[in-house]
Amino acid sequence: MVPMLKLYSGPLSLFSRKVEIALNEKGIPYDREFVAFTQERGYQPRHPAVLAANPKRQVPVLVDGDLSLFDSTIILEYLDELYPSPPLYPATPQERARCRLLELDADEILFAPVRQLLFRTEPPHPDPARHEANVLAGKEAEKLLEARLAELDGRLGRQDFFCGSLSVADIGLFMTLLFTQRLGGPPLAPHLSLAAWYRRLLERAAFARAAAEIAAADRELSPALASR
Ligand SMILES: N[C@@H](CCC(=O)N[C@@H](CS)C(=O)NCC(=O)O)C(=O)O
Repeated sequence: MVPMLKLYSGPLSLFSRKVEIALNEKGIPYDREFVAFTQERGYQPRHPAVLAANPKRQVPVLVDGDLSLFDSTIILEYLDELYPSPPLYPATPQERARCRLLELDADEILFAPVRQLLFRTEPPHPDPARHEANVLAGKEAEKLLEARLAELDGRLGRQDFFCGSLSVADIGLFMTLLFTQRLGGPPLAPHLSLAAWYRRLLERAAFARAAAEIAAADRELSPALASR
């Protein structure tokens, strides 16, 4: 019997949810285990399986028999090679390269200002000066995000997806924009193409499940968000 894929995920882990969306879009069976997470202590204590598999000590980690993988981008590439249908990368090298750049944008460039909003999920910093600095950094991040939303809206234009058909670029951008929304960043609604794309993705079971589970996890784990 082929052993089932095992995914170490986190209830509020953006990057783990990317992997879950890809697995669910492809209909790949997997066994999911959530590592411990609280707003107060983050991922401490680290899960032993994550420590063993990932020198960066982060989720997601995917275990396939004797192969352990970390980093959502590497995992998505592996899953697409293992289960090529439906493909999550375009057909030509040039299109694939553009698509990978958009995924990198979502994970690293667009995510950088989103990271500045993450303090909003945590208990306020006990040092009022540090709290105020976080608030100011959050406001600056929102300005940057507003400009990025306009840019992405223009880039998407009349296309249904960022790279022709559903791809890792849509998955990465969806997750980063979902975080923008849950953290009180600028709304998508004024950006008509982007907002319609986001709504279309939410109609897909894999995306809707990730969004619903994150909302449920926030209700349990992030009371600071509810009181904003
Ligand atoms: N580039 C990595 C980022 C992974 C990452 O940042 N994981 C977060 C959860 S979403 C984590 O485990 N953070 C704990 C830490 O960095 O100590 C990926 O794409 O998987």
